Amino acid sequence: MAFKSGFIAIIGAPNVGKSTLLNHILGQKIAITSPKPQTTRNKIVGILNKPSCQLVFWDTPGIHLAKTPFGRRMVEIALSTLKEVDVILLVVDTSPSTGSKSEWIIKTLRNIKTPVIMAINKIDLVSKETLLPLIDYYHTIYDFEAIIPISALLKDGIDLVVDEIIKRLPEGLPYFPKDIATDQWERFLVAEIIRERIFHHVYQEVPYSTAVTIEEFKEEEKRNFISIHATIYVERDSQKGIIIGQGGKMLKVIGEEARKAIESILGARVFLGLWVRVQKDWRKDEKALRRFGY
Ligand SMILES: Nc1nc2c(ncn2[C@@H]2O[C@H](COP(=O)(O)OP(=O)(O)OP(=O)(O)O)[C@@H](O)[C@H]2O)c(=O)[nH]1
Ligand SMILES: [Mg+2]
Repeated sequence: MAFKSGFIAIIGAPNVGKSTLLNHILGQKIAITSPKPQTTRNKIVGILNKPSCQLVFWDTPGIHLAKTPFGRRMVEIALSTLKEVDVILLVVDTSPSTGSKSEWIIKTLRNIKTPVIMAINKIDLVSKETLLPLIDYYHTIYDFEAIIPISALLKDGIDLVVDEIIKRLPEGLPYFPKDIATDQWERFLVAEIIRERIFHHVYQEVPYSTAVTIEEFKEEEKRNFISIHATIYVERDSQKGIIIGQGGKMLKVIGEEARKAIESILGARVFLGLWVRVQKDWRKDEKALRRFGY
């Protein structure tokens, strides 16, 4: 049988579990996740290598009616993938509040010829009685190739999703070397892990006002040791105070959790130095956006 390869965009409303799904499809953490919407800000590449095919996934920022230029930029990133892929995987969850957001996204798919597979995620949270009408309903509003109920968290239904994607992949050679799971720089991954810990520990506007840059990433191969210095940027002095916390407590928690996660992903001992700086209203500053990689 000929080798198959192709690109798959994972799209959907914020917080439906796109990044969790990607990580569990790959069996390793590539994309950060959090209980807060709009965690993902970039197009994240995740590569699944099988003996007879290569699936290149793009995890994308949640599509929403963005009110700010920064939010609109994230939505544009997500929508821009639609025309460049072989298969679209639209993820929705079972909560009524994401239903209407997802319908809005489905409308944007009307003019697209690419096959669309729907995954209804978080089925661990609902009964069959709720789920079945939902599946029927989605079948009536769009011609999905397949609608697959899954629980990304419990790894339920994930193989079915992968099988349905593979069926629709074109024949072709692999796009990436067969031994890598992402093309992300280690530096980017480290910055994302720090951002993830911030999303888990601070509230309201603060996580959204945060960007992370890596100032130093020094490997000492002999000692299997990496020294990392990172800067956490916030938009206001008050936010700096929140990230640092009383007596530095918050920053310590963020730093320790991030260091452990980085050590386990990179398989080395890590020193992680964190610095917090204010870059006033960086989300409205084109130059700062570019510098932070957005
Ligand atoms: N109960 C349940 N929770 C889930 C499931 N999948 C993901 N979650 C949770 O949903 C939240 C959002 O998950 P993410 O993977 O960050 O969602 P996302 O769609 O990537 O979100 P954005 O990047 O913000 O668009 C996290 O708290 C996950 O743990 C699932 O199958 N069941
Ligand atoms: Mg995400």
